[in-house]
Amino acid sequence: MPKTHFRTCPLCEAMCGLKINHTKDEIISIKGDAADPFSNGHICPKGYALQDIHFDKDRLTHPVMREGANWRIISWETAFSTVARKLVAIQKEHGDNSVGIYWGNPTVHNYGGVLKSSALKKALNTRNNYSATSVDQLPHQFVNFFIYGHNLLFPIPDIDKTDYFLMLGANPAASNGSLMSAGDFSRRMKKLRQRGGTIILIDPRRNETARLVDRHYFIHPATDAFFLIGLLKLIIEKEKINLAQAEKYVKGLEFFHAILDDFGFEELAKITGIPFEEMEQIADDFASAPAAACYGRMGVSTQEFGALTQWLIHVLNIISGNFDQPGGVMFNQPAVEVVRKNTAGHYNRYQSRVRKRAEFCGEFPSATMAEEMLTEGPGQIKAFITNAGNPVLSTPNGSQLEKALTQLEFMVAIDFYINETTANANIILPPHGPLEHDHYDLVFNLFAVRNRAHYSKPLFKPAKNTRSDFQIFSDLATRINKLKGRKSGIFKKTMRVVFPFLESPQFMLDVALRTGPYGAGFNPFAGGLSLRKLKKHPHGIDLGPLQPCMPNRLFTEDKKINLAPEILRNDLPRLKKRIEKSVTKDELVLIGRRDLRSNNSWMHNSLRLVKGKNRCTLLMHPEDAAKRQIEDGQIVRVISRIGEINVAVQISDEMMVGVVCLPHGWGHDRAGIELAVAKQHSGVSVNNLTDDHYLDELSGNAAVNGVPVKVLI
Ligand SMILES: Nc1nc2c(c(=O)[nH]1)N[C@H]1C(S)=C(S)[C@@H](COP(=O)(O)OP(=O)(O)OC[C@H]3O[C@@H](n4cnc5c(=O)[nH]c(N)nc54)[C@H](O)[C@@H]3O)O[C@H]1N2
Ligand SMILES: Nc1nc2c(c(=O)[nH]1)N[C@H]1C(S)=C(S)[C@@H](COP(=O)(O)OP(=O)(O)OC[C@H]3O[C@@H](n4cnc5c(=O)[nH]c(N)nc54)[C@H](O)[C@@H]3O)O[C@H]1N2
Ligand code: SF4
Ligand SMILES: [Mo]
Repeated sequence: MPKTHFRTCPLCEAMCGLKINHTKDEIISIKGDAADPFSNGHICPKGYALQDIHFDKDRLTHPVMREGANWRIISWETAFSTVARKLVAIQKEHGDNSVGIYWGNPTVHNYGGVLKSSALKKALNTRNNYSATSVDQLPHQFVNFFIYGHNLLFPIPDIDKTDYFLMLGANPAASNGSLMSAGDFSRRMKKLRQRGGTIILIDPRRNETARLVDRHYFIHPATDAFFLIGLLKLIIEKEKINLAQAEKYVKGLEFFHAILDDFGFEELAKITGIPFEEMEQIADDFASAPAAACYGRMGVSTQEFGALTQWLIHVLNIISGNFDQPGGVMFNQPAVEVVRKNTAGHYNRYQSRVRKRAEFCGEFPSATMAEEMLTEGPGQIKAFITNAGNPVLSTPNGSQLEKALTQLEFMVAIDFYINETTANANIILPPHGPLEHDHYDLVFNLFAVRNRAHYSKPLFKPAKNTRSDFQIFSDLATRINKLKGRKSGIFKKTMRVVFPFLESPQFMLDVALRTGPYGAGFNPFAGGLSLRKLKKHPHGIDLGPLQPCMPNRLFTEDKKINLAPEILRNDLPRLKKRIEKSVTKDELVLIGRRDLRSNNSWMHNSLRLVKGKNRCTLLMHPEDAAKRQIEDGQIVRVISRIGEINVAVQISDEMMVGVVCLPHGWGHDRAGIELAVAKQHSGVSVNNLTDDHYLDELSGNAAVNGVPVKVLI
C-alpha cells in the first residue's frame, strides 16, 4: 500500500520540504511539499535525485578494508577495533597531532554527526582539524567573531521585506542560497520586485541569478572590497550615515572617516570596472531605500580579500541603518540555540607547524593540510580521517593532497562512497544513507530567512550493515578513550546501561528544543517546542519572521559592535597594494561556478543529474576566444602556477572579458574510484589548478576565485 512521507531535503541549505510517495522499499514519486510553510512546494532536480543515492549500487553498505587495489568486506567489530588501535598507536608513537581530520560539507547537514563529532575530536585531542569551512565561509565567521564577539552570529538578509537587495558574488538561482536559507529563492525575488523593490547583482559572470535582478554589473574578480569602499565613501561624504538604533551600540565609526582619502573614486572605478556614476547610483539608492540589505557569498569569500570584503559588507549595512531592522540584515533565532558562550570561538591560540598559520575556532586552513602530511619532522600528520568530504576534489592543489594521502601510514574515511579521496583510505566506514536516518537542521536553521523548525523521521530502514554517523563517532570515541586509558565514571557507565536512550541524538535534540528559546522545559502542559510537538507537524513549523534582538545577542564584552577591529584595519594596506598589481597580457583570471544539477563533488553518480550536455566546460568571452583563435567546444590547456588541465571551451558573453570560469567537484577519472556513472561523466578538477598558497591571507580561506591562468591551444 503506497504511503506518503514528508521530509526536509538535506542536500543544500534551502531545506526544501519534500513529499515522497513510497511503498515499503520503493519510491513512487518525489515532489515539493506544497504544505511546507518555508519552501511552499519548491524542489530542484537534486531533490528528486535523493532516491538515486538511496538505490545507488555503488553506495557502500558494509565496512571495507583496502588490500592493494581491492576492497574486502569486514565486520564492524574488526573495522572499529582496527581503526581505534591504529590511530592510538600512531598517536602514542608520534604525538596527538600526528592524526589529522577533515570534516566535509555534509557533516553539518547531519544532526547526529554534529552532536557526536565533538566526542571524537575530544578523544583524539589533535590540533590538526580541517574542514570545508576554509574553502567556503571562513571569512564570514572570522568577521562575525571580531565584530559581534561570536563566529556564528551571521546577519541574514531579510529578503521577504527588503526594498533594495544588493548581492555580490552569489548565484542563488543555481545554489538555492547560502548563509541565506530560503526555500524557493526565485519566488521570493519575484515578490521583491513585484512590491516595487530593486535587486542588484555584482559578479564577473552574468550568472543564472542575473535573470531575476534589475541590474547586473561585471566586476573584476577579487576587487569587491574596492567597490564597497566606494559605496562607504559616497555614503559618508554625502553625509548619509544613518545608524538608526545601532547608534547606541556601535563603536569605531571614526576609523572610516579617516581612511577615505586613501582611495580615489577614479582609482576605485578603474580597478573594479564599475563606472563611478553607477557606483554613485547604487550608493544613493542603497542609502535612501526604506530598507536595504547587502549580501555577499562564495565569490567574495573564497578570494584574496574574503575577510575584508565581508567586513565592509557589515559596515555598509550598519552605517546605512539597515542592521537589525526588518528588511535589512538581522540575526535569526533558531529553536536550538547554537549561538552560546561556549561556541563563540577563538583565534590564534596556536599555529600550524609548517606555515605557522593561526588556528581559528580550532581549525587550520585546509590549504595547509597536504604540507602537514608531506613535511617531515615532529608533529607530521601520519594518519588521517575524513568524514563526509572529498578534499582531493574540493581543496586547492588537490593533486598534491592526493599524493600526500598515499604516503600516510593509515587513513580512515567515514563515507558511503569510494570517491577520489576515500579511495586512498585503508578502511571505509559507511554511515546511513540520507533517507535512512531522521533529520533536523541544527546548523542551517541559523541561516534561514524566517525562523523555522522541521523534524523528519527516517523513511527507510537502514541497510543492515551500516551505522549512523552518531554511532560511528560514538563508538570510535569510546574505544579511543579506552585505549588511551581514560575511563568513564561508574555513574556515566550505569546511566548508559540503564537508560540507553540518553545516548541518542533524538534525546539530545529533544532536550535542546525544550530548553531552547521556543521551549517550555519539561512541563507537558506548557505547550512549548519539543521533539514530540515537531513530530506532530510533518510539514515543519513556521516560527515567524526575523526579529530585532540588539544589543542583547552580542557576545562582545562591552556589548558593543566593534566596527573597526584592529585585525581587520591592519589588512587594509594589503588591499591598497593590490592597486599596483598588474595582470600580464596573456593572463586570464579563473573563477568558479555551480550548476543546479550538481552538488559539490558527490552527486555525479546520479544519471538523471549528469546526463545531457557536458557541464564541466571553461566559459570564455568571445573576445578572449578570438584573441587566442579558440573555437567553441575546442579542447584547450589551462595552466596555473600549480598545474595544467585540458578542458573544452564554451564561448559565452555571460563572462566578463579577461575572466574564465570552471565549476568544481569534477575530475572523476582518477584510478580507484567506484562511481560507475560519474566515471562516464568525469570532467576535470578545477582544484588541480587552484593554489594552496593563494589564500585570503587574513582569514586563511582558500582563494579559489581569482586564480591567474593561461589558456593555450
Ligand atoms: N546546485 C548546487 N547548489 C549548491 C551547491 C552546489 O554545488 N550545487 N553547493 C552548496 C554550497 S556548499 C555552497 S557554499 C553554496 C554557494 O552558494 P553561492 O555562493 O550562491 O554559489 P556560487 O555559484 O559559488 O556563486 C558564486 C558567484 O560568485 C561569482 N564570483 C566569483 N568570483 C567573484 C568575485 O571576485 N567577485 C564577485 N562579486 N563575484 C565573484 C561567481 O561568478 C558566482 O556567480 O551553494 C550550495 N548550493
Ligand atoms: N574550486 C572550488 N573549490 C571548492 C568550491 C568552489 O566553489 N570552487 N566550493 C567549496 C565548498 S563551498 C565546499 S562546501 C566544498 C565541499 O567539499 P567537501 O565537503 O570536501 O566535499 P563534498 O563534495 O561535499 O563531498 C561530500 C562527501 O560526503 C559524503 N556524504 C554525504 N552525506 C553524508 C553523510 O550523511 N555522512 C557521511 N559521513 N558522509 C556523507 C558524500 O558521499 C561525499 O563523498 O568544496 C569547496 N571547494
Ligand atoms: S534546492 Fe534542491 S537540493 Fe536544495 S534543499 Fe531544495 S530540493 Fe534539496
Ligand atoms: Mo559550501
